[in-house]
Amino acid sequence: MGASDGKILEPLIAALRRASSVFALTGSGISAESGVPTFRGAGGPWRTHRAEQLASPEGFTRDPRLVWTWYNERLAAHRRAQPNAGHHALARLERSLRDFTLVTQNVDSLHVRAGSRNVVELHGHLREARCTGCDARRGLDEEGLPLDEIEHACGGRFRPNVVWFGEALPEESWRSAEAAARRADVVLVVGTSAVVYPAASSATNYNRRAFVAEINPEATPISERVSCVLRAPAAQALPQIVDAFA
Ligand code: BV8
Repeated sequence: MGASDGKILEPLIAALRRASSVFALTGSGISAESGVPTFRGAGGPWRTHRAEQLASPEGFTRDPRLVWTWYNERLAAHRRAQPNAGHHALARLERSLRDFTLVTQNVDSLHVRAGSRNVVELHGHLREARCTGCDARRGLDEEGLPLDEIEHACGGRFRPNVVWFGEALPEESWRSAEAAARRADVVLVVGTSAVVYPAASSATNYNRRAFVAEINPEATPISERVSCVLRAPAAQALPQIVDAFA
């Protein structure tokens, strides 16, 4: 989608101009242009069976040091990365709208670092670790958690403050995301393969009247159900959308 394809944007820009409430759902694709590999793309962590084993309560119980080695590597990559034009465009969009909710599946904190304020981190984040025994928290810097500090004095273990498969999403986060999805006049679905639930359901399952735009270079299982598809990278499409809307 090049700048000359302004015509493709017209229905979305018109919908944004009429909207009183906008909802955005992002996945790891929005961070691809910051150099953070997506989960299922080439080089992504989900491509190896390791990832499925590691990002689970069972994997953590089996080998907490291996799980922290993996998360410490990802955390260091997140800290080296910078928010890209796609993250900044959504932060700009939030400032120009009265009611905008950004729901992300990402744990890389790049939306927060780009200045987005109303961010629902559905799958948690890596800014802190929490104890499985007493829920104590400890901040994580780019070094991550030292492998000899996993055990906590209470007898529990520090774990990454993310949501693993088979774990419930934080209730407050899911409630906010669902409410925002229900009241949205426009939904932007950016950089997600839309295969992880319940996050993916927020894009199309809670609102039949919203104008839904998918921004993704590839098709996904929801592509047939959205109002418009922008087959472009987020860092190119989102600034064009926000510039045309502003
Ligand atoms: C729960 C945190 C219940 C950890 C993650 C069968 C059917 C339906 C559901 C299920 C099922 N079996 C099991 C389930 C439930 C399961 C699930 O959905 N499984 C799927 C895989 C089938 N879900 C759960 O377990 C959830 N919990 O259901 O709990 C419950 C209730 C009560 C009590 C107890 C339990 C919890 C899910 C959370 C898992 N945690 N991450 C970590 O990060 O390590 S999920 C992980 O996948 C990430 O969060 C990631 O964000 C998410 C989704 O992936 P994407 O972000 O979409 O990334 P992906 O690589 O897949 O796609 C990238 C996309 O970007 C692509 O489309 C690509 O084309 C595009 N792209 C690439 N470049 C760009 C781009 N787009 C734009 N611009 C670019 N430049």
